[in-house]
Amino acid sequence: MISKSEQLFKRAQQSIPGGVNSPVRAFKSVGGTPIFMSHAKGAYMYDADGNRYIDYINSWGPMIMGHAYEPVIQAIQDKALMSTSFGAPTELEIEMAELIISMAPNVDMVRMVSSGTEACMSALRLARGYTGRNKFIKFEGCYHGHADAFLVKAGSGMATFNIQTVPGVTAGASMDTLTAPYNDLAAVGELIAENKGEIAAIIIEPVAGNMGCIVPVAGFLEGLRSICDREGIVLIFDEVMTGFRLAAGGAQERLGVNADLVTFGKVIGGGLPVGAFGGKKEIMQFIAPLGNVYQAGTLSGNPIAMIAGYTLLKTLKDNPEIYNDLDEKAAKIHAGLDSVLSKLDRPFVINRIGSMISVHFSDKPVNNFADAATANNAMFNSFFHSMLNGGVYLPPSAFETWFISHAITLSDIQHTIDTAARFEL
Ligand code: KE4
Repeated sequence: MISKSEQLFKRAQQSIPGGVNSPVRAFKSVGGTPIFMSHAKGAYMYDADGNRYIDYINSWGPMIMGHAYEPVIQAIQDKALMSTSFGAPTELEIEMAELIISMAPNVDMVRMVSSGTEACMSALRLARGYTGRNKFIKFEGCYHGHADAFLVKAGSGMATFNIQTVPGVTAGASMDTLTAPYNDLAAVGELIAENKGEIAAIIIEPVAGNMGCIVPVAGFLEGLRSICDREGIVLIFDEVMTGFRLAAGGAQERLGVNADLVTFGKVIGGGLPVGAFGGKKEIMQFIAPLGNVYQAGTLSGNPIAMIAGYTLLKTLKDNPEIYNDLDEKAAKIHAGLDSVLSKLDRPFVINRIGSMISVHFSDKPVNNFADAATANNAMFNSFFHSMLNGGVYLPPSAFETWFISHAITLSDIQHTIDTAARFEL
């Protein structure tokens, strides 16, 4: 009997490239048919065949309080009755900006956009406009959305599908993109020396989540901070994943390193299309209409996305114990997986910080993209399906981080560990 997901996938491929609206959903690396979801509540997603899954994707981050979080849903319903978009300024956008500024360190001003991609490409343009320089440094395996300049040695779907060069990204668009291995300060120093005075920005995921979860080694971010101070380079923290997840103040708060510009996405929108970039006033004032670095968006700051994001961020700000709870639950998952996977007698490492976690079947530490790429990812793919069959939905790629929601219960965690214990080679 063909499942509903298989029927839907067959049909979807007739009208949508690859049958999905974002490549990482396609199960292309793990194999098999992507699961078509019908609804979700709390820690669980339900597929078109009525199967229930404990969700470790949580919409790739936004569902930090779990799916269909009541206060967000109610706020959206109420706001929708007053129109879904004006294309004119509203008080709610000021309230949202003020809330973000009250939570995120070093953000004096913020501009709303509609995706993480928009946030990162706008921040890069701003850094270039502010410094008058063209080149920038990104790190292998980091993903900053799909703007042309970032599609060089990027993580997430590009790593999953081993896409080295992207047709359509011209040499002109990527000629100023310099790359270094994550956690390699010496390589950054070499790029600085070779491109003295030409580098506008260093952009980094302060905790990488697009090659699995990779934590900065001690001194790495601090080293980038002092290089940027010395060279007049704008340090951009891409906190689309880490923002409002690792702490109310994101990675800047958790890791104690300050950025000059910060980009946001995912949690900031409560599941609706929202991104943002913000930072020091002396830089942000270059953004149009105040300055001439042009950036715009029809639905930027639209009331439905704003009220969803505002309601979720306010919940997180007013209840900081949520972060302790997320960390404690992630620690339980970490310890449980460590215990059961050790019985496999196969090498593996578990990377984790806060509620970001990933499992790599690797015989060495995974501290950069090369380490992640040389792990036994075929084994991860089998592990993925073994967990899926047990009702545990992991990200369908070894190059993604897992996201935990506050809604997950201790019995869900136990079920996850018990399911992992049944994984056989
Ligand atoms: P979006 O344009 O997809 O909203 O954000 C791009 C982006 C920017 N920066 C970081 C650190 C990100 O993780 C992302 C998007 N993350 C992927 C998951 N690895 C989104 C999932 C997808 O592409 O469907």
